Amino acid sequence: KTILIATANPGKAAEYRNIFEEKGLEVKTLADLPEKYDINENGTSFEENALIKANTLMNALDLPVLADDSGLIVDALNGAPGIHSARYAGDHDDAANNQKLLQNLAGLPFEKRTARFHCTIVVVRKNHEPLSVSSEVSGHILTKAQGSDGFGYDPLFYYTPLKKSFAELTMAEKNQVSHRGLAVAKLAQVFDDWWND
Ligand code: ITT
Repeated sequence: KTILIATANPGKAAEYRNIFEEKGLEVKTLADLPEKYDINENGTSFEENALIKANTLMNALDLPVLADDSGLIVDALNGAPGIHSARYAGDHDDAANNQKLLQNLAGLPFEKRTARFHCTIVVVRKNHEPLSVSSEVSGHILTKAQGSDGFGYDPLFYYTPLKKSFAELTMAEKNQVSHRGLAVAKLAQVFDDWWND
């Protein structure tokens, strides 16, 4: 069985592959499709943007589709970058995004650098209500990058219980505790009922 994920982000794709292949499912993403799809992610919430991605692909291919909209919510920045996390510094450039985040938090002490990652997953199929789950994980924003695994803001996201940044965890370790890993665990609890409905 193959699951189609409406993502062009290789970091996300790798994490979903890690999670779903363990369950015996093969993951395909936008990178595996012969055509390019123009997805206009202009929603005002994680859920809206996830639905736009999933529906665009479902309508084009006539298949059930999963989409993930996620981001980093920083308390001292009134929730920024939030739904704009991928393009915080303009283009989708992880290094520039991280640099901008560090600049905007310059001088702020550790205890005021609280943040959380958010992940909303939606699954759609024709003539059914979409299924939607969300999860978050709390942490602190470091003052300089730590670790080289993961993607996006992982080198700046300090996960206090493990005393490591997300970029210092293996993918399996990150999936145990991350916003995405927790959202997939929630999805697993409700998916079968929805699918068989
Ligand atoms: P797709 O829309 O193609 O899935 P995207 O990267 O544009 O890819 P989003 O719009 O959901 O996806 O933006 C998510 C951004 O939030 C992502 O680019 C990272 O900057 C950040 N992000 C989300 N999850 C993350 C994680 O686990 N680790 C680090 N950064 C993460």
